[in-house]
Amino acid sequence: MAYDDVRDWIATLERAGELKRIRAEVDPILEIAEITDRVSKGNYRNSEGRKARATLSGPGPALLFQNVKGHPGSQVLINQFGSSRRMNLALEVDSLDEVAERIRSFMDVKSPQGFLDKVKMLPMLAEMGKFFPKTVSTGPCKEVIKRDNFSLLDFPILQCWPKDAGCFITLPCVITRDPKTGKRNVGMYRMQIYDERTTGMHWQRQKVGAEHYREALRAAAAGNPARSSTAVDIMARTSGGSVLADAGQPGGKMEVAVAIGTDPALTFAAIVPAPPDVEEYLIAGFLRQKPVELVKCETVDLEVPASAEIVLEGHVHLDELRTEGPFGDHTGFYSLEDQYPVFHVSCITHRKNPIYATTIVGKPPMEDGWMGKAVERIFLPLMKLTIPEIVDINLPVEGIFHNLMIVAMKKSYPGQARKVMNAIWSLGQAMFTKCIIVVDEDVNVQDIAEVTLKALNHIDPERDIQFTLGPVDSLDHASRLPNYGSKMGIDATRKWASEGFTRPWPDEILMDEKTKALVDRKWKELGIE
Ligand SMILES: Cc1cc2nc3c(=O)[nH]c(=O)nc-3n(C[C@H](O)[C@H](O)[C@H](O)COP(=O)(O)O)c2cc1C
Ligand SMILES: [Mn+2]
Repeated sequence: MAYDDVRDWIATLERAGELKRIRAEVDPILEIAEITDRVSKGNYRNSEGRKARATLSGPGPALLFQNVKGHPGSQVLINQFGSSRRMNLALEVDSLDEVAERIRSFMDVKSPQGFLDKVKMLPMLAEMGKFFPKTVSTGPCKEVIKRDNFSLLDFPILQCWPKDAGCFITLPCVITRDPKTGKRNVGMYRMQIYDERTTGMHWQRQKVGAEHYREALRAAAAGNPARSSTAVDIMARTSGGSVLADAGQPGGKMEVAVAIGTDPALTFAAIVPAPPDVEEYLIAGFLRQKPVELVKCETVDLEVPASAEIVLEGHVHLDELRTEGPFGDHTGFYSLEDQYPVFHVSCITHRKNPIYATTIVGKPPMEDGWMGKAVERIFLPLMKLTIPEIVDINLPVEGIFHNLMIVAMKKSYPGQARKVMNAIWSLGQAMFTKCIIVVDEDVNVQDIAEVTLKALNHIDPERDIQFTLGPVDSLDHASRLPNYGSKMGIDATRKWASEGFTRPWPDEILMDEKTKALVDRKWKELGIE
């Protein structure tokens, strides 16, 4: 029935036995992260480092810290999405396949033939009407409005890992507007706290927030040749280089709003790799089957979720970049420092006694791994729309989303596995996939043991590995250049004569049904168990 806000969601988690309130005093500097890391891995007494995954007891509950050192009265919510059950609860389904099925049912719509067909479509159209966001006059996020006399340091923002450059807001919904189309985007981009009113804005260059920033740069440069060349340069270098500033050009500003502590459907929508022109507010509406209610910001021309716990309003200057990072990232390594835009906060609005929602990333499995798995399940039908031969995919959590995708496909013509790889590399954020393993449809990609056995048996590496060059994830620390490097696809499908393979192909060893039934019947008598 759609969660109204994060408080409604917390109440549900608590009723489901999925939330622990922590009343002991804890430090937002490192201590909350260490507690959360153990809980997310089910590794409660981890004093001597990392244990084999098999020995872990599985993910623990969401945590609500109610006594945060230096922040009396504050509460910190963390690990809200950190298990498959909580991910299902967040999207109000028993299985993520239900969401995939709803997407499929909308994509199946054929153009109506006659009157009856049109009538049959009405419920679906009515349903779609529920997805669009609704602007309301005010909401709980306006309970406290601070245009001056505010400080980001008042919030219990975590330092997650020892070598982090400082404290980071890790679960923000960053809202920007495309200067050309007016469409809004909500993306989750971490924000390093520089001081009371300034943060980093870590939108990686291929993300939609970064594109809005470049559009603003293009607009600022339009008609001004001096600016135009510097804008192109800054685009080529962003997130690097303060070229407009170097050239002595007073830059413009871009409006940004940030919502922290939103209902779970919206928080999740902010990480979903949606097509750039699809507003995440609409996606959240689809997921919760109820419109997201929005209110206008006080100082910028943007709308934010009315029930958000905390809203930051402000600007990113077009001529300013600053060192961001290092930050202990979801790769299991620190992402190194780099140049990113700077967010200047001009107004904060929040609920009374706001709940600060956050997460930590680090070595998997962690909370974001469960969010990634949900993306994998929900996006499969959309992938199949453009790559219909795909049967199933698996992004193992240790592959941290972008390093490894295992794909099962139905092969119908020679070379098709390579076509699938190229299609994946051209599909939105799947472009970052460093290694794609393509197997035949009879391989269960969710079973890594089966994939290892079959994929490695079936390849002649020199023949079956396809290298390509292109954009890579900003977090890749091994690529030859930041953001640019190579990717690899392994065609582990059975090779055909039409692909130049003329040797006989052996059968897989499988016992016949008759013998299996015989042993089933005799099993007890054998006395082995
Ligand atoms: C916890 C968490 C933190 C993230 N931090 C960042 C980040 O700092 N920068 C970034 O570009 N993407 C980050 N992402 C991934 C983006 O949110 C994701 O790519 C999203 O699809 C971007 O939205 P967009 O397509 O509207 O740009 C993060 C994801 C999660 C789950
Ligand atoms: Mn987006």
